[in-house]
Amino acid sequence: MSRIITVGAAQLGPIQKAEPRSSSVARMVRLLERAHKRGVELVVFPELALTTFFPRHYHEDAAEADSWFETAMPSNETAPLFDAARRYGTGFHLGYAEIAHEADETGVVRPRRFNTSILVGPEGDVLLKYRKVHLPGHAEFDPKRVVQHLEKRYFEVGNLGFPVIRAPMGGLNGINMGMMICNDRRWPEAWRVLGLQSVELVALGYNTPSLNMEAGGFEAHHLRVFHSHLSIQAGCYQNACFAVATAKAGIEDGAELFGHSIIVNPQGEIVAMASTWDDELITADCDLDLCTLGRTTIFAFDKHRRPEAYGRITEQVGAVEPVEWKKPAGR
Ligand code: CDT
Repeated sequence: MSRIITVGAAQLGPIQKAEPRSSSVARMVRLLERAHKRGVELVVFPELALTTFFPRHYHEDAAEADSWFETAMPSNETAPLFDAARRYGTGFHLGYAEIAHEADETGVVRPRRFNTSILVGPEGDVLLKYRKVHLPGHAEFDPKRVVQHLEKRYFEVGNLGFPVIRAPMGGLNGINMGMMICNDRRWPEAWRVLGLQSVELVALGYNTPSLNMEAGGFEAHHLRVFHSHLSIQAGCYQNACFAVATAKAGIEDGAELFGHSIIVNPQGEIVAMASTWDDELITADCDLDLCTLGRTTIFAFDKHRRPEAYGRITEQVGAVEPVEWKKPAGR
């Protein structure tokens, strides 16, 4: 019997700086209602879905940014999402900024700030948490940039690795699910760590500006979307999994986010794509048995991987220069 789950990418249009959580949560509850009417069993919301993408705003004291963070999940403000999940029997994925009072690596308990996502089951339980590992951007105000990208200022590097859980979702007893957040999708190492845990479905939220400030302000728009899709499609193909990749889109606080949310199958094909810069639900029926072909043939990891040749992947961070070829003496 085939294992089919109907999934939805619930893209959000812009959330302006002044928009309260009550409003963004109400928009998401409406998307959950629409999803339920279309038979969707799992809805994926974007990265930092409750507020504007606040890392574009500079606060001298990073603690001043605390109003963008959640101290509890669920909270009074986010409870309607969990209530809707229970009412409709629909799971969801949510990205948000988290403050956790936790011990750091020195054993000191202190407030720690992460760019986090959770997977919530159809009965409203938090099934899995992930904290973003690849934090792009910079930590200090950069006067050369028209728009800041201060993720390195506001967040610590995630400390949960890339976990996968076999989760009850939809009518299925278990789906192997993992998460990534935005910039993670560009790193094949992240996909492979999920692939090595037999992931079948990756939930991924993103906020990607249409302009690359690091390219001196210009990189062709179509390449920004192309590279996002290329990364997700390659990740799915090479790890024989589905992905639901959901964007925030449109002009938020004067800065453009490119949207183009997609659902991708294990062949790396896009099976649904958003076409607006607004709140938009795209859906697909995902037959998880389609993961079997890749993982039993060309990407049968147990047969074909050669970790003894991959040492540099974990031993090294930056690239080194290769040995220079020299003509052998006497030739
Ligand atoms: N949110 C996020 O990770 N966005 C990045 C853009 C970084 S530009 C400094 C991305 O990779 O899409």
